[in-house]
Amino acid sequence: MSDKKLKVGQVKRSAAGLPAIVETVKQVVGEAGLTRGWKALAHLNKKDGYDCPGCAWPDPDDERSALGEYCENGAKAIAEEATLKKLTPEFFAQHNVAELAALSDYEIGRKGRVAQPMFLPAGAAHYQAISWDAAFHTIGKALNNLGSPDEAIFYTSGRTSNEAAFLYQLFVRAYGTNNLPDCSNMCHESSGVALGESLGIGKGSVTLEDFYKAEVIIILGQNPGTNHPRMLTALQKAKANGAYIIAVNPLPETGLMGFNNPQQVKGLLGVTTALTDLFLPVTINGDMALLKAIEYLLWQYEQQAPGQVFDRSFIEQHTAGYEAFIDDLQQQNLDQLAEACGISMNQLRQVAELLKNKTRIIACWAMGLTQHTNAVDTIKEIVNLLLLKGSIGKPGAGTCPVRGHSNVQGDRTMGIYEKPGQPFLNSIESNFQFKPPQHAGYDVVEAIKAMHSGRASVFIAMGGNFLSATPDTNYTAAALRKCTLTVHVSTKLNRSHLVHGREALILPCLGRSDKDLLHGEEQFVSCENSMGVIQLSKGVLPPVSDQLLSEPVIVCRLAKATLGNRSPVNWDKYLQHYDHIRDDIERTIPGFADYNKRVRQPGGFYLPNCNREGSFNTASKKAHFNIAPITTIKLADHELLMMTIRSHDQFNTTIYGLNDRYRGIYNERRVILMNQQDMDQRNLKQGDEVDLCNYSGGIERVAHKFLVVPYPIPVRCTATYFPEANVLVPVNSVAKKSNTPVSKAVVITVRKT
Ligand SMILES: Nc1nc2c(c(=O)[nH]1)N[C@H]1C(S)=C(S)[C@@H](COP(=O)(O)OP(=O)(O)OC[C@H]3O[C@@H](n4cnc5c(=O)[nH]c(N)nc54)[C@H](O)[C@@H]3O)O[C@H]1N2
Ligand SMILES: Nc1nc2c(c(=O)[nH]1)N[C@H]1C(S)=C(S)[C@@H](COP(=O)(O)OP(=O)(O)OC[C@H]3O[C@@H](n4cnc5c(=O)[nH]c(N)nc54)[C@H](O)[C@@H]3O)O[C@H]1N2
Ligand SMILES: [Mo]
Repeated sequence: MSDKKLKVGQVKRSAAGLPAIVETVKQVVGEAGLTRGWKALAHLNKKDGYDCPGCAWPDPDDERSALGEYCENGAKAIAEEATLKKLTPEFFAQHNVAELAALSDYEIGRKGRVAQPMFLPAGAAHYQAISWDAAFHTIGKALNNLGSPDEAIFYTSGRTSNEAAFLYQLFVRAYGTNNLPDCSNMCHESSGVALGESLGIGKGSVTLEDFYKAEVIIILGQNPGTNHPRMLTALQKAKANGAYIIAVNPLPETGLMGFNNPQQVKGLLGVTTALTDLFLPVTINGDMALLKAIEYLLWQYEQQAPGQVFDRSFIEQHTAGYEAFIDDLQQQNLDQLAEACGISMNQLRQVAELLKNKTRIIACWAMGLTQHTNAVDTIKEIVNLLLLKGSIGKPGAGTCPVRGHSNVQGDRTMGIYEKPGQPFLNSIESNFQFKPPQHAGYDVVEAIKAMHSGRASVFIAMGGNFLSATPDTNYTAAALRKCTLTVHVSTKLNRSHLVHGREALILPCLGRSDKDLLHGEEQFVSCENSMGVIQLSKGVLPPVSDQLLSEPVIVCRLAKATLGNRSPVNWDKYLQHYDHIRDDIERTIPGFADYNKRVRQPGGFYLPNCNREGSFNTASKKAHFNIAPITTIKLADHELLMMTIRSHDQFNTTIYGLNDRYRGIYNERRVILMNQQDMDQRNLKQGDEVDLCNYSGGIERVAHKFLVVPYPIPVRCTATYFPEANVLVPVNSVAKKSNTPVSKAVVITVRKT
């Protein structure tokens, strides 16, 4: 807990504005100094600059704001990376691992950039400096000593560039495994599965332009004011063009309610655009029932005016399963649906009334939908609604799963996937003359279990913070500790370096904002944003240490050290210039024709997207209606449902500060947001200290010392912050089909201490 006392204020009514600018300047200049900080900000998200290492929201195709094409939280991400503080061997000599592990995530992050490769020998208390050659030799030896390549795990976090990701999967497959779990397994995997099965492509269909043409935008389970702040600018523009915005969320999130655009003078002066027209305070996991209720009401209207409400010709031409879907829908009970989602009949009717005559509808969603047991079915229910309205594959309409990490979508396109498709594997085989392993590898949850049971013993991570990001922290910690070697390619120190295998390595790499020189020539990499645009990203800042290597170079040298003469791939070629990597991506992956040329065009290029072009790449070439029951989570009287969410002062496990400004919570992250009624029942008042417990599978999991905060959240629903509450998320609680940990519906009891 922090030294300062928890302070609880008002929930803010509008996001951004002047406080956001003040915060931006404070963070960047504080960490990087004035000149370096200014340079970093000036090139952020510019067409010739570098891609923000924050979220994956797209940049405008046309003009970019002269005031800066970034947000407060992008600036915080830059401050974090551009910091001049660095961790030298002296630092590690002064602080042993146990001492560092006792710090909070916030304190660990403040320490600075890792400045040279560090090695923790078996049994040692301190990390010590190691040369790059010796580090690669150590890993190569460990990998080559395994009984089977499937005993090694290669994790990826979503910041890794296309170039690094392509080489990484190529190396891992040449080594002999598909064990390529990634952060996507915990993030939008459910979206990928649902969209792939229903629509034939696991990505969203809309572009920014579609936002400006939409009649209705529905935002479910997403907090854009904090996690995708530049989306507010798009919503503001959509609204000016007449769009109606519906927000579906247990919390009245500030950014959804109002927005003072800091890039417009009016916004700076505090003139607020009210964004949401209709706020639906759904109960946790009530979305499926809500969507079905809306569909039911629309179907009633459709019966009164056949062909006026549903897009019959679209349905006939492009979809399969409509009759069966309607049969099932007819059998629903509207009152039960309303009760299951916690939304009044009045509001449900308002939504149906509004949607009835609209045809250009966009649905956006994020973690509030994907991290549930029935996530795949809920997302397919969104698709059902859009299909009824013919709202896919036309301007101003479509699917918009809003991605998290800046290149998480690109990493998947590059083949970071534990279940690669046959066409991809065949393409690797024909382009690189080796047969990649054909059987599926481990995803995140399977990887944790494999390490826990001893089926895997070497863990390598390209970025990320596996320990803190994954569920069931104590179980995962035990899994990592059983490894013979854990390796992290990282920019900053994090908890995964401190909960380690018998031996451990930290390999320090360049970040997005760092200048990347190869043989004296500046290199750039590329990323794919949430809407399938490939853009170049070129760092501008002098690296804090001359010991840092880029991720592509690290992969090449690791591959050489591991595969030696048996390598089917010429890694030295890639070490000459990254253009060679892009040439091989172009040969291997569809959609990248003229990659080197088109990526150099200002603004980059769009990848093909069958839905956007009006077709569906399923086996039947049709879009599929899906039938699934609503499932209600049964709670015993004393139990509550908990969602784990992000504060305004963090990027995933990187904690920028201890405040959650928009929600009015200050100086403390170990808090539980509760409805006043649930507090009264338990005789709790604001600031009381409680332990949170989960007993799934007969195991007691406890998150100690959380402070109670009364909050406008539906009864029986609670919220805590990720990653502090991950200790409560059972490793066996996963979404059907996508195997994503259920981080938004954890059954808990609250115990007063
Ligand atoms: N500044 C900043 N930006 C980020 C990140 C960050 O940590 N900080 N993380 C990045 C990453 S990797 C990702 S994936 C995205 C995450 O972006 P979000 O998905 O917006 O992140 P969460 O905080 O997990 O928010 C989930 C939202 O869903 C709501 N919710 C929870 N359960 C339910 C439910 O059952 N139904 C409905 N309808 N709503 C629900 C919560 O109240 C919350 O508003 O952001 C990315 N951008
Ligand atoms: N309970 C709960 N758990 C969750 C979630 C939740 O909502 N609730 N959300 C899930 C989601 S959506 C996600 S995406 C995952 C996130 O899981 P991860 O992606 O594994 O976690 P991050 O916190 O984003 O990783 C931060 C670390 O990445 C390293 N890093 C930063 N920049 C770079 C770089 O350029 N290169 C390299 N090599 N390393 C870099 C730094 O060392 C930093 O400490 O967490 C998941 N876990
Ligand atoms: Mo994510």
